[in-house]
Amino acid sequence: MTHQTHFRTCNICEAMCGLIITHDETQVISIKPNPDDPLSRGHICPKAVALQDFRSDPDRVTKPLLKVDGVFTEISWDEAFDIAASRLRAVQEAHGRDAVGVYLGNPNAHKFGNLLNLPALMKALGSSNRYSSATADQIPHHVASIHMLGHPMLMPIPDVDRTDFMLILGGNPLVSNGSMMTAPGFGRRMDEIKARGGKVVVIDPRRTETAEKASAHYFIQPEADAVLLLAMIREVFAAGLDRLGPLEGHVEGVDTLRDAVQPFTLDMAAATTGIDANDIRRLAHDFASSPSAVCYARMGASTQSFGGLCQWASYALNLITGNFDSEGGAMFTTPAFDYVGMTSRKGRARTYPERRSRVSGQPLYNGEFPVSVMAEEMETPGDGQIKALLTVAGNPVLTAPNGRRIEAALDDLDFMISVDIHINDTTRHADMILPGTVALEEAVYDMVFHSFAVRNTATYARPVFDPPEGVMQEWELIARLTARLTGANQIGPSPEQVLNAMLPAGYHPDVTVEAMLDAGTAFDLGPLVPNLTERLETHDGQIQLAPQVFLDDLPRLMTHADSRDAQYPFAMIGRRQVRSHNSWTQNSQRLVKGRNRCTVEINFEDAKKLGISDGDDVQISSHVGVVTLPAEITSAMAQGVVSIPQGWGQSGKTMQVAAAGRTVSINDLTDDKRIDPVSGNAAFNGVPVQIELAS
Ligand SMILES: Nc1nc2c(c(=O)[nH]1)N[C@H]1C(S)=C(S)[C@@H](COP(=O)(O)OP(=O)(O)OC[C@H]3O[C@@H](n4cnc5c(=O)[nH]c(N)nc54)[C@H](O)[C@@H]3O)O[C@H]1N2
Ligand SMILES: Nc1nc2c(c(=O)[nH]1)N[C@H]1C(S)=C(S)[C@@H](COP(=O)(O)OP(=O)(O)OC[C@H]3O[C@@H](n4cnc5c(=O)[nH]c(N)nc54)[C@H](O)[C@@H]3O)O[C@H]1N2
Ligand code: SF4
Ligand SMILES: [Mo]
Repeated sequence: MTHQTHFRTCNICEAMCGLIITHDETQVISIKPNPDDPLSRGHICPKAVALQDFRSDPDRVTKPLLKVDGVFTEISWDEAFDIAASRLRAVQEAHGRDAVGVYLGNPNAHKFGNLLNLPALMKALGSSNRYSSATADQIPHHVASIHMLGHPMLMPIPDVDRTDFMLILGGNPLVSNGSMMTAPGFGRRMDEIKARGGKVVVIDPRRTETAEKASAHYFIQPEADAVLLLAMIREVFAAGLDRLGPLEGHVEGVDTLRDAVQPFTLDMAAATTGIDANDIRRLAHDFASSPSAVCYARMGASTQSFGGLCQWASYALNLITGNFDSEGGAMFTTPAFDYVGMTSRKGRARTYPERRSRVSGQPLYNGEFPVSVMAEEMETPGDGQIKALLTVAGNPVLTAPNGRRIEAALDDLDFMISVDIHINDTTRHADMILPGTVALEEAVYDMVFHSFAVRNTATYARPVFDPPEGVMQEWELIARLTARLTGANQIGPSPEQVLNAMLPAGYHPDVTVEAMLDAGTAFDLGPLVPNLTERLETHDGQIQLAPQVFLDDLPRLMTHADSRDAQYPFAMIGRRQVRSHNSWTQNSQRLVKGRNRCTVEINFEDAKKLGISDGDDVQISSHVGVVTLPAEITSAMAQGVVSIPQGWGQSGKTMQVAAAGRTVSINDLTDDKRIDPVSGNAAFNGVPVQIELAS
């Protein structure tokens, strides 16, 4: 058999690592890093090698399945589409359009065929009950961009490759390879910052892998980041170190911001964060006087009770130190596929939040309600109650706060349909599962993450292998379901054709599908360039430094009582691990082998007080649930804080490999009532818990 070489980017996480895959007609021979990829420069992680496992996973769903008398039974595609369309329409006829809820999971963001075809499906359903993993993740970033810059996807990206000072709050890019910051091989990029005389400072309740390698790390108490950042801004103003640099004349609200931060004194911030006042002062001065600097606040700072304020304060710190839209600061990408330009609403007023949720009045942004309210919207009778659910590549039972409340509600639905590759904690409640295609069976172009990358590149690849017999391309599945709902007798052009038609409107009209295929490895479209002032979409064309929505939330921050109390005296946070991705890669033997990594990390002083030793079974309880996990005693956790990894807890009846280790879902403990009211994002971090030796 002949061996062939295939170039593509890995699309598991946001890092877009360049791969060289050697294969024959049916099998992968090897998956290696591509040293010539201009973005990833030879970086990959163990998950890339596992791409081959997802294809041949013995537990993979490869036929349309219908539950008959409680048992999943194979049916034909024709039957599947007929039943799906008629059941969904029947629910809508009985209860209105909004009675069909939709949940779109994280893998959709990495599949351009899905991204291009899902809008038509959403339109055909016409329901406003839409949810996604975005409000379990990054909605505060979009909310800051909307209110400050006028477009939800105009996203400031740290210019990591040129900065002299990087301040990281609540991100662990050495493990995650960056988020809202595509930065593969972050460790090498950090080394390069230090080698050119720069600094990386990490603020995190855990001394993370990134913190270990950083120039400095400060432990912070969970959810105190906004206070820290506002105190730093106050100090920058007080020391006269503020400057708008190239954005002078384009910024509204400097005086309002200066006034608003006055209550956030160094002493107040020290008491709230646990970081010494002198350290905070020095941090502010070092940041503001560095030739260039960038503050990057991610998961830990977004998925918390003050996520909106954190992102606002992070943008504001960059802005008032002249580090916005300038080299080495926070910059804006100019990708080949220009989503921001294509969805421009310049000159047309928008109001935000667009709506509020029916039951508890939480904000809707980007056309989606917070996933935190999905359970109550299924449980609460009345107009607009969710009676049927469609999930596409999503596993909210394991990934949404208080996931088991969602799980309980699923069984009361009139109909549930999931497009997925596994029967798992979520999809086992479906009446129908439609099988999806996995990475190596699909074409790949990153429509989202090129927009978030620290360097502009572009790369396209066709599928390496055909899907298993009887499995259709996932985009086609979505298009066919849409056609069945609308009564159309054919589907539209392929994603490749659509992409090719859209590329000329982007920043690099020379980039076509054909040119990318010819190039093999990614096109290097150069470092980030200043461009913000032409792209602002605010009502007056100015950057809004002090939007009212954030000012209105400051009293809540000021009176921020710690969530912990006598009953639940610890704060729980999550963590990510190199060899797992969210909730779905755990069925790869090569990734889960070795010791069980689902442990609770506890500070050694706390453990001593509680008589807990390394490896002991510990019971962790919250307002919402109770789990038991082995303890990992460490000096890497701040006192009073414990950490549990996300993505575990597969029930295992169907995912055999994942079931081999005893693991639990962190979201059996997280509380759907803990929410950032400004953005609607779930507050996964800082959950009050009690820990004790399991009996
Ligand atoms: N406590 C806590 N909770 C968290 C987080 C945290 O840090 N802490 N992180 C949050 C974040 S950032 C995110 S993005 C969300 C993710 O939340 P989700 O998107 O709900 O979860 P995933 O684990 O990505 O689940 C993906 C689902 O898609 C299926 N799947 C995988 N590949 C494919 C495919 O190619 N095609 C199809 N059709 N299906 C596929 C999997 O079987 C699985 O059911 O979780 C959030 N939840
Ligand atoms: N290996 C791997 N890579 C991934 C993923 C994965 O599951 N595995 N998931 C991908 C996805 S969907 C996403 S969204 C990204 C996320 O990428 P990151 O944003 O880097 O997310 P985490 O690695 O969860 O890091 C969050 C950090 O916040 C800290 N933290 C928790 N609470 C607080 C707090 O209140 N304040 C501060 N300052 N810190 C806090 C935690 O200790 C942790 O170190 O990763 C992506 N990459
Ligand atoms: S870091 Fe992300 S993109 Fe890179 S190889 Fe690993 S999973 Fe794939
Ligand atoms: Mo995410």
